[in-house]
Amino acid sequence: MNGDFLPASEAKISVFDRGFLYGDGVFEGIRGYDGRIFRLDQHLDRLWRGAKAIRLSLPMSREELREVVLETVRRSGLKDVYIRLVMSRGTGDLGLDPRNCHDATTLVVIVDKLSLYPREVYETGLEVITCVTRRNLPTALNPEVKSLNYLNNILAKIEVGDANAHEGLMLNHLGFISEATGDNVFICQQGKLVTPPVSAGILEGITRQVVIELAEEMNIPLAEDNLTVYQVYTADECFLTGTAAEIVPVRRVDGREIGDGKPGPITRRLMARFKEVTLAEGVPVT
Ligand code: PXG
Repeated sequence: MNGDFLPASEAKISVFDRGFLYGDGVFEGIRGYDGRIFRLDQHLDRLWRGAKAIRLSLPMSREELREVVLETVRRSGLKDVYIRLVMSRGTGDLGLDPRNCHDATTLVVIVDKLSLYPREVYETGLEVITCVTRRNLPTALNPEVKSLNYLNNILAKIEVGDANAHEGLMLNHLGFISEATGDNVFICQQGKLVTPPVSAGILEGITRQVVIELAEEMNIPLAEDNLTVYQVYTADECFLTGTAAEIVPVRRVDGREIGDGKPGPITRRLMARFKEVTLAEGVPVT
């Protein structure tokens, strides 16, 4: 935290921190597999773009932060990790104006074990609903910025809990599918993958990008196109992608069974290849 390595119980943030007061900052969620950090540079690139978009000055160079991440993982002694990078605009007066910040950007790197969906959902698939809460308007607060303000997604997640489902799909202002509350979405129809484009108002997921690359490598046709709820209901296969979730099949959406209600063949092939790739690539920690 801000240059110090601390046990979790001693890592404390000021009540005047703008991340706490206003959600004024950006973050990243990164995974490490077997002592290697998966797609570290893509995560840092996205963090840098987000920080630039919200005019956050970074406390160190990209190279320095990369080394801080690796050192934090090294000190944790963990081989399979979830890394949460959090940057806020620092502490200031109780006013919106960021010029009243006393301190530089707050930087926290949390290294922890993973908390995943129960193992069985990778075999049985997720129960998904469509949420009433619409995704943030990209012309207002663009979901491409992984900002500390996740209220939009949390409101959708509350709906998911009320419905006793696992996940929720969020629609954009036009009524097209954008993404799940913390994952991107893909469908497969007649052997072809479709995922919403960035212009639908989504976070451009790193895992989404990996799946796009794998589809190309495996000669599975793929398009980035607007998706209607009808297309999802009638898809042969559907899955979600995210750093924490990896590739997770969907078995039902709003009571409509997807395909025969079991993970489809293309989903399974991608899951298998994804597992290989996560173990083969990555920036070594040592
Ligand atoms: N969309 C949104 C809105 C996200 O927050 C993804 C897609 C997937 O992106 P990556 O780059 O991880 O493939 C995310 C992921 C959670 C959780 O608890 C998920 C995310 C952030 C914080 C928590 O599921 N981000």
